[in-house]
Amino acid sequence: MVSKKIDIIKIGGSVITNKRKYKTLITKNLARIIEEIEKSPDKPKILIHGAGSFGHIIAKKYNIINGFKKSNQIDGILKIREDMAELTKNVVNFINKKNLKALSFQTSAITFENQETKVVEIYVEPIKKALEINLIPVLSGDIVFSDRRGFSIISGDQLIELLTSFFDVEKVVFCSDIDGLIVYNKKNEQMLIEEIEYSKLDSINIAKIKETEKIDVTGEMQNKLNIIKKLSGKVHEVVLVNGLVEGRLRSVLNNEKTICTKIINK
Ligand code: IP8
Repeated sequence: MVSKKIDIIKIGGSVITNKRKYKTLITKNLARIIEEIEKSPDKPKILIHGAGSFGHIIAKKYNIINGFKKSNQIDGILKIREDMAELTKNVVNFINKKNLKALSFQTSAITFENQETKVVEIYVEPIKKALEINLIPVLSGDIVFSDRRGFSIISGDQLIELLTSFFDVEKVVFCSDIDGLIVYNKKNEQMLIEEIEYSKLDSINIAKIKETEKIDVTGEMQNKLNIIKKLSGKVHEVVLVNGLVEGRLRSVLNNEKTICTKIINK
């Protein structure tokens, strides 16, 4: 049994890929992010990466998120799986070049959407065992097979919500291309929230998202927040941090002050 507290880190597709160009890895960002993780405390962690241009472009083209409609979508499924495997392999390879050991788990092989009960099921035992032997499990947003609609897409964020039911998670870090939670204040100016309680999340007015995020089939900041609200009571602290700015992720993982948003339970 993994009794220790763990952290879950999500590396957004916008940090490690160019979302506008099909299958474009930003190697220098990936290398730096892994270096920042290496410089963090030696604590069990699960790493989740987003799909970026290795997933969203084809998922949109074949309308995978809405389930099985046409036989040509199968080509989309195969392509996404192949491309996501390539992206995950890159992430794992970069980690394993460091003084760390990572092992990938294919999300679509351990999850299943049960539309009757409206839950996505996940089989976590292999991940628990991997953590016990000090491996860093690496998972990603992916295709998810479904009892009624054939298939859909599961985002890395949804996956995090699932995992938090099975692990004692201290901190979830969402590392994306924005500084944190940006809202409109009373004067209608944009401002970054540094710290907020889960219970206050319903009362904020989120600022208009960046255009690049509209490429995602799995949604925008509002969707992320809807997921974060469900972590209340399960996860002590959620942090939103900009992974494009060197050092911020490392600071968050080392509990040092930096530009980010912390969502906490009081
Ligand atoms: O980038 C989406 O995962 P996300 C997964 O975490 C696919 O939203 C395959 C589009």
